[in-house]
Amino acid sequence: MSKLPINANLFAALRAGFPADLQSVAVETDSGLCYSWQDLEEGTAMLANLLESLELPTGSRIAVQVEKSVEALMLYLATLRAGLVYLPLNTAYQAAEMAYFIADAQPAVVVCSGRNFGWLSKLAFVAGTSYVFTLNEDRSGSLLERAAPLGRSHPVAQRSCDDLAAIIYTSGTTGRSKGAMLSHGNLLSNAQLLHQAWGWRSAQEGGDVLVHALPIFHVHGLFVAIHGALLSGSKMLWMGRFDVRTALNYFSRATLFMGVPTLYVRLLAEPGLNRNAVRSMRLFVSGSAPLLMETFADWQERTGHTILERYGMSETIMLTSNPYFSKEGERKGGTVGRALAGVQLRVVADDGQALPTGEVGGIEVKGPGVFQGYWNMPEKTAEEFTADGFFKTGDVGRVDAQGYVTIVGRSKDMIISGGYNVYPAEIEGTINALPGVAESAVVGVPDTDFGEVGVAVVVARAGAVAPESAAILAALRSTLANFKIPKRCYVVAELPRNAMGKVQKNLLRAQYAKEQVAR
Ligand code: MLC
Ligand code: AMP
Repeated sequence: MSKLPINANLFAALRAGFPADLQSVAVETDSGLCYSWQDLEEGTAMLANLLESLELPTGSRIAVQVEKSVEALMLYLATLRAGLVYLPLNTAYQAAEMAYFIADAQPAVVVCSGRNFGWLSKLAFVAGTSYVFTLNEDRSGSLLERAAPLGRSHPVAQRSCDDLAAIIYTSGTTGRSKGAMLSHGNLLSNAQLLHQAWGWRSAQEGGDVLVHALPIFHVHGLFVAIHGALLSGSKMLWMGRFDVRTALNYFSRATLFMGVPTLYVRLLAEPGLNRNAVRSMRLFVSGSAPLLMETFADWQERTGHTILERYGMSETIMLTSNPYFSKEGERKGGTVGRALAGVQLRVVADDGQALPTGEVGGIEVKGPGVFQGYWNMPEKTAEEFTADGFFKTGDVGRVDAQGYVTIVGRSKDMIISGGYNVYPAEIEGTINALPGVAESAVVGVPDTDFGEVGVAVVVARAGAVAPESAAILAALRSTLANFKIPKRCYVVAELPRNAMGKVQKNLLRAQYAKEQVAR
């Protein structure tokens, strides 16, 4: 008798984590809605039935640009359940950015907000997309209308570890975004590692309650937070968008929170944050951007909790974590902890030679979470891996004698602003195309709220009327996602260059960081 192969579909593992009592609450939202585990089970089945009814070829991409909602979460899970590939897109992306993603990924289905249907459906159909549905925050739209009459059960599609589950676009140093292809095996192995490392508790063990405050179109909010909660059958207190007061209210009946450093900075500014407000919490996790020592220390003083900082990226999911269990060591502020089980991490010199403990160099990694490559970019993929199969993260750091990793910078020219990555090359390209502009440089400077923000320094074309800073920023707003817009713009006579003619961004950074302090 032949045995069926084990189904490596991530959905099967997440579904197995649901508690026995499917009537209990799985998600409670800040708009007053409650969803049971049964609702998640049936809602994902109906949406998977809709996707299946479209008879899409294997490997079809489902591109989704919608506001955060539990239905959007169900759409993600339904895509996995139906064995298709989920492609989430930041709601801040503007038409030109969306046109690129859709032309590049060629999704079979696009799901968007009703207000964007007009322009987005046009560009999707031109790119060959067969179906465009709408899904709004208030649960209206054609997606749910079409799914409503369909069956409330659906078998989990058979998938192997290496089959694609999701594509996450990350900006590129050259300005072209790349789609990181993640398999069911990548996502599940990482979820299981973090489940173990952070001591997620199932309902039988008293259960966890997660405050879910991040967007669900990036690795942090979509994978790290949601997979953790579902695998352990933990309830989520769901925020449509981050709000300090709501988060504080939730903390009094939750156990776990995940945020980018900006969220911690904003919470610390709230006088109500004290030990009593977080009395039921057991863990605060920070990641996606560097957590300042000052924030780490202030949080400890105000709440009595030591933030656990971890490090990862879209191409690898999570790579390192400070320990959760005290028997595994202390949580060291300023470090991102040690490599997770199964992750090999090394620091190398420019020539690729491994460096001894404590020395600073490029971080390279290998492990079960490392992606399958960039969508449709085999050459780019090959460039980012070493001959012995390590992925070059583009982050620069060192490892101490206990294995704790400290990130000291990046070899990639990237700004991390409020947890979002911004690539100066993309912004500079857009500025340089504006009338009257000869050239520009975008640099990151420290910011108390977002950690780092972009500043644009622009040189006018000789003989042209010098463009106004405000007009440059206004022009960018119509083409680029809002978080990419530099917070300030200066029009100058020339950019500082070294003997090789290369723009000295370090000088610009130093100069404009000072100007901010002087403001
Ligand atoms: C909003 N703005 C930003 C910004 N977010 N500017 C720079 N950087 C950001 N991150 C702009 C807005 O467009 C607005 O501009 C102005 O700043 C004020 O907006 P706001 O109302 O204060 O912003 P808010 O809606 O509160 O959003 C801030 C935020 C959000 C921090 C809550 O940015 C956020 O959710 N960040 C989390 C990102 C995240 O999940 N990253 C994980 C990536 S995964 P104007 O001019 O219009 O007024 C990853 C891998 C890993 O990195 O390791 O996890
Ligand atoms: P993304 O491409 O959006 O997944 O962002 C990944 C990048 O975020 C990494 O390459 C790092 O540069 C950065 N990052 C993630 N976590 C941390 C952290 N804890 N400290 C510093 N940088 C981080």
